[in-house]
Amino acid sequence: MKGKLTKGTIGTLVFLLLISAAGTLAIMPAHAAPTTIEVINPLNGSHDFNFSSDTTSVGSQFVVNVTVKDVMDLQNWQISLAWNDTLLDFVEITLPSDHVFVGASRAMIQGPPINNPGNVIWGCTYINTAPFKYWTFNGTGTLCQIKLQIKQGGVPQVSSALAIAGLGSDTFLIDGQSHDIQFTPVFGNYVYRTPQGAVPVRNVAIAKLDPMNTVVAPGFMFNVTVTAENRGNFTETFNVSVYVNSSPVGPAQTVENLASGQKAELLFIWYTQGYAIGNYTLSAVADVVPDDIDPSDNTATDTIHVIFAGDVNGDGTVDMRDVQILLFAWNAHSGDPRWNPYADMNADNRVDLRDLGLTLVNFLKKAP
Ligand SMILES: [Ca+2]
Ligand SMILES: [Ca+2]
Ligand SMILES: [Ca+2]
Repeated sequence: MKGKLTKGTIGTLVFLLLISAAGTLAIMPAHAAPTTIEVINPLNGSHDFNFSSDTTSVGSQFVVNVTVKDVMDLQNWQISLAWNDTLLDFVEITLPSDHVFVGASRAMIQGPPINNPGNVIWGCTYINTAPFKYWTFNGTGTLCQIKLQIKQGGVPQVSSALAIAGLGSDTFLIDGQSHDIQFTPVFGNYVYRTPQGAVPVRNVAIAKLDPMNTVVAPGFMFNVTVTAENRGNFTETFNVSVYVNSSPVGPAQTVENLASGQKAELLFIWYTQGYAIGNYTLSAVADVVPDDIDPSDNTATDTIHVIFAGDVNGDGTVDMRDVQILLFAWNAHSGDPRWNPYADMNADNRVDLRDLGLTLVNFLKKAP
């Protein structure tokens, strides 16, 4: 009978529905493996980053892969990685050439990384330029690579988790429908060993002696910046002094708990009042620590010329020749092609009205 379903046709339909349901079930994954975000050592595929002071020095760098495993429908990610900032320094974060969105028409970094001591946060999404061609990332792949630098060692070892923040904080995975994808973070383990029997190396040094100028007239505050460095392999506390010939420039300053490989900048101020015209040896001295393997790098020296204010050319008289030389260096500071250290007599790293004023005050006077 037309227009009416017979028992036979109902049976066929039920059968077809069952087949179709079974088919649908068959193509659904039984239960996908749980998604993880893992910190992986690209050199060996493990979660371990093991270094030893006899093969890897403080200051060396290494790469950490942040990898997503068994993800479905990924459209947007952000990760937050944390570490012990007394042991490791951040260098950079990049997308590797085979990152997860490399198959999308366009991957977009969502901004510069947010980098605080011991932590970096970064993310990436993609845009499909063809709106009807839906693309998603499925499976396992690298999100980003982070380069870290070894900052400090220790006996017998130091260690830090390389920790991915969990769901609900600064790490997330978003799917094509803007939903959070559940995931489990898997940390990396960083260890830096100083093998038993390895001799502790002690060596403090003056890395840089940086006076404001090499020339100054009497009566000015003359800034001297000193960079001290710990070139040994354990933390040091030591004094740094600055001298003009044998006279100390202010009290010694103490550098406290300077970690291996680290530098400390100190400012000393020399008041030049009362110093006779002539050449002086400026020196910065780091106290030699016990067993300092290289006492020669504990001292750095420079020569400072104390000149009669206004006598730019040093011929003993302040006259138009000095004004002319000074005007040629007008507004210059160190590094400029026109820079002339003799024109900056108040040692503030600029040739300006202050220096011209000194020349005019002593105009046509002779040096004592
Ligand atoms: Ca030394
Ligand atoms: Ca002169
Ligand atoms: Ca000046």
